Amino acid sequence: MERIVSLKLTGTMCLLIGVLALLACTFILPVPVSAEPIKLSYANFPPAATFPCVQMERWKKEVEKRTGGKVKIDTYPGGTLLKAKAMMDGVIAGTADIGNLCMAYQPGRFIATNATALPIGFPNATVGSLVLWDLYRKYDPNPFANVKVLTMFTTAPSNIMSRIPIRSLNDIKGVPLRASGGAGQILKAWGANLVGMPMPETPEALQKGVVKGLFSSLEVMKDFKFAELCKYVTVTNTVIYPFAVVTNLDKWNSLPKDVQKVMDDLSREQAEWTGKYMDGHVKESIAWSKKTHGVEIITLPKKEMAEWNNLLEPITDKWIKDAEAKGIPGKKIVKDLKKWNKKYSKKYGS
Ligand code: DTR
Repeated sequence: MERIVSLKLTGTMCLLIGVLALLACTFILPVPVSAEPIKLSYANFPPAATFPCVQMERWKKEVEKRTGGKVKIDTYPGGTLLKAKAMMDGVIAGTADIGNLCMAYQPGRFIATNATALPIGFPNATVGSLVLWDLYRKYDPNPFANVKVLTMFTTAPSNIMSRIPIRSLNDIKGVPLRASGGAGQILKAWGANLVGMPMPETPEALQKGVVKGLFSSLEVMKDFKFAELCKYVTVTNTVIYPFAVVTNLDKWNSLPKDVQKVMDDLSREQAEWTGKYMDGHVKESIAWSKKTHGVEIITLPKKEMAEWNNLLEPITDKWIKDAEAKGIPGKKIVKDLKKWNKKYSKKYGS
């Protein structure tokens, strides 16, 4: 009998201690709350299906995984947070923490890195992206002093997509074609009527007949469905467009060191990943355009192509002169670009 009473007592005491401990935990002791993830916003200007956004989603996934969920990235494709030309200043102002910009849309602002948009003969986006990354790392250009650069990459070489067949310099003369930055200079040299605008405005301009075609890497034939209107591609394989992904400097400085390391370790890898994705996607897009929309791929005869290329020769010399006048080592940059092009083409060219 005595044993039963003492057992009951011990049971009641245990319950009491338990309740008290719970109360203490809830109201008195600081409860270790599982830390909230660091949230970062990432703005992008073109629609979600296009390559700049595909690379953005890949980067987000990798960062979230490699930081073990410590960081959460909210992505904003389609210019919903910042539009193409507002990207750099928007990130500096903190409208978005991270932004992806096409440097070719502001040729006067990003002079050194836009040298990759000279007609140097980069064979594909993989080589272009690795060369651009080396260029950025070596010259650390001034326009990026107010941001932290997370990665850079380029498109594949540009070709003419048009509603009318362009088979000669005669055919291109006076034709309103859309491009931007360095690529615009090239169209002008060939005698086209250059209409400059960022990519997201191009579908409407094509639809309305403001332009008869555009000059860009060919993955857009599929991603923007340009193949529905542009039944002709003239192969020129010229200029590549450079891109940068930047983050607000204060935001960057506020990140824990291990998170910064994850992002730093990813920068060159992301450049190469994007280049490879772009090169593969261009091939898919060409096959799709031919099969689904009967697009004709026009290859210029050798002699004709040589004439087109001759017209581009003064462009690089003029760029060097203008850059040097602004205190940018244009000659050295072009020499490096050619050297790195050779180096990476050995491994990734074709
Ligand atoms: N060629 C450049 C950049 C570019 C190429 N593909 C896309 C897709 C979405 C946005 C920009 C780009 C251009 O023509 O603007």
